[in-house]
Amino acid sequence: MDIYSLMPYKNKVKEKLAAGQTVNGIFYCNGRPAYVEMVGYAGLDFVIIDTEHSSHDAEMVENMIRAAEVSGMAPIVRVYENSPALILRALDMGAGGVVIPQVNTAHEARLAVTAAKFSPQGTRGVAGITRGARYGYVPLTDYVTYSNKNSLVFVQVEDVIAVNNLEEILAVDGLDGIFIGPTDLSQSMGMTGQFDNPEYCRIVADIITRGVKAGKWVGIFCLDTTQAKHYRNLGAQFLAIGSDSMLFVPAVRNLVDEIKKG
Ligand code: 3PY
Ligand code: MG
Repeated sequence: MDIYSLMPYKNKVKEKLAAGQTVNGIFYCNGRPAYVEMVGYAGLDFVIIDTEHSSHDAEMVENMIRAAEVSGMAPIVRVYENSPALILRALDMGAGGVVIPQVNTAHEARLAVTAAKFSPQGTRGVAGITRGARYGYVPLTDYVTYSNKNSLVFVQVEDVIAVNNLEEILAVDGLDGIFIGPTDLSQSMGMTGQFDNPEYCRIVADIITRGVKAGKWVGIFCLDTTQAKHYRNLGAQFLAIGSDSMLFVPAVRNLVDEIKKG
């Protein structure tokens, strides 16, 4: 069986990025697979299923991955720490890529890439029976080649230590890109949540510029579409715009405000 006929969704994001296009996605921290499916039909390119700031168990993550596939989005999983076992599990479930939080050195970035890639690029444990490998419907060697080629590995730059080590992190072979975590970055700069602070803005712009110059894709979490367009203009291509609760909470608050007005 042709592996591409079973997993067409993954290629779109990487292909678009390689063609210099922007891809748009959203974070999912709460909710259920149905809500992932619902946003996918709107035309987003990817969803980041978050296991760092959420209570999703493994089965929920797997079902959210399925829901993303059904609605045409690449399912990306943010693991909760830079752990080979967590990266393996996400990819074995069929994630199209992983985002790894709090990666501060080239050594840590290299560990993440090694965990995400099969031999010869890495040491990911290999099994042909996983959902990622379509339970054995495709030849194992095809899956190994496919996964090594298509799985996306983004490490988060969200600490001043990572900014100081950026040159070395960006030089890590096999790393697809960096993903800026604005909230943690602002905290580590001693200005939590001050996203308009000129020094914060300067650092973010600098990270994006250096990432692009190094030939890596740059992703960033954006609070809204205005921010997303700004970062896109600076060269960021992998834009995670808001989250499930950031869509839901204002809508509910508005509903309550409106009804209370009588
Ligand atoms: C942060 O803002 O710290 C993030 O990790 C967002 O993804
Ligand atoms: Mg963070």
